Amino acid sequence: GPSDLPPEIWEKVKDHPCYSEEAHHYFARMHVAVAPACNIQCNYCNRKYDCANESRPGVVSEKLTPVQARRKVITVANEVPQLSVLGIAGPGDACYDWNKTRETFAQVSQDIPDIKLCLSTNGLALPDHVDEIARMNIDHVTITINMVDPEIGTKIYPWIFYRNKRWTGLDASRILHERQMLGLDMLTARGILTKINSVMIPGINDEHLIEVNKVVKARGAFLHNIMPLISDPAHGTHFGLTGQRGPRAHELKALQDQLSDGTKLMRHCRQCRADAVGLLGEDRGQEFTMDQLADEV
Ligand code: CLF
Ligand code: SF4
Repeated sequence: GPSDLPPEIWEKVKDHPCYSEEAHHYFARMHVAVAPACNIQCNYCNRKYDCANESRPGVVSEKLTPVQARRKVITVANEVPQLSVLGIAGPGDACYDWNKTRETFAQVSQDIPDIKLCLSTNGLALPDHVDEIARMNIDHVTITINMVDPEIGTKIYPWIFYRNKRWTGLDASRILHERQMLGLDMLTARGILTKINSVMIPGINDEHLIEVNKVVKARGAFLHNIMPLISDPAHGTHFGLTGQRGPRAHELKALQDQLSDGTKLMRHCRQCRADAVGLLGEDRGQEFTMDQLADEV
């Protein structure tokens, strides 16, 4: 509640459904899928879900141009009174596809100046855009950080694309790690609230997430969200094909309990789709596809 947070922080979290457990009963978020391209490869990716970065069966998100996204947000804002946050969370990376992310936020802010802007990224391109993120009043940034040890990273990331070059192996994970840490530090220095999402992958980074938690807290992360790997062979992710399993519910809970001491943990994440609309756990995205939107908006 407000009592244990400084007023300027409370102002930012009180109506954000992901950053405040209480707010998620009353406030809704929507995602617009304007950022299809990505600059890294995660072994669990199938480009349907974000900012959970995981994979479950489902229909492909409808990709929108910034102009279409603006129309959609205006329609949803008129029909979903609880809407407080617009997030860009894929289906690729919101910072790699920066021109589309920036254009979308700029368009929407003109019409709905008080909507909160939120984005989710793997962090690789993040440092290049932090100044603009601050200037545009994007107050909430999620970085998916699955390791702080590049050796472990090699089991999660087969490659990254950085500075016009493809990197693999330890080099790839080392660069990704350094960029994630730099981006987090830069956001912290500017007072932008950060949430770290970590995908729990049994046998690969499950025990290591205790170390990840320590490191991101020390660097000023506001929230840490541990999410279970959902690995489904039907969707052709690398982990799905190799039979990598996700954590059991009790394993996830045990890790969360271990981390909850002195740490703000998010426990109400619903692993949203990249085009989710509504309260968390509710997905009204199918009510607001482009062909259903009024032409005059
Ligand atoms: Fe979207 Fe993510 Fe912003 Fe929320 S979702 S970009 S912080 S507005 Fe929320 Fe959904 Fe979990 Fe993400 S419940 S997957 S944490
Ligand atoms: Fe997929 Fe996201 Fe990983 Fe890119 S960062 S490969 S979109 S899960």
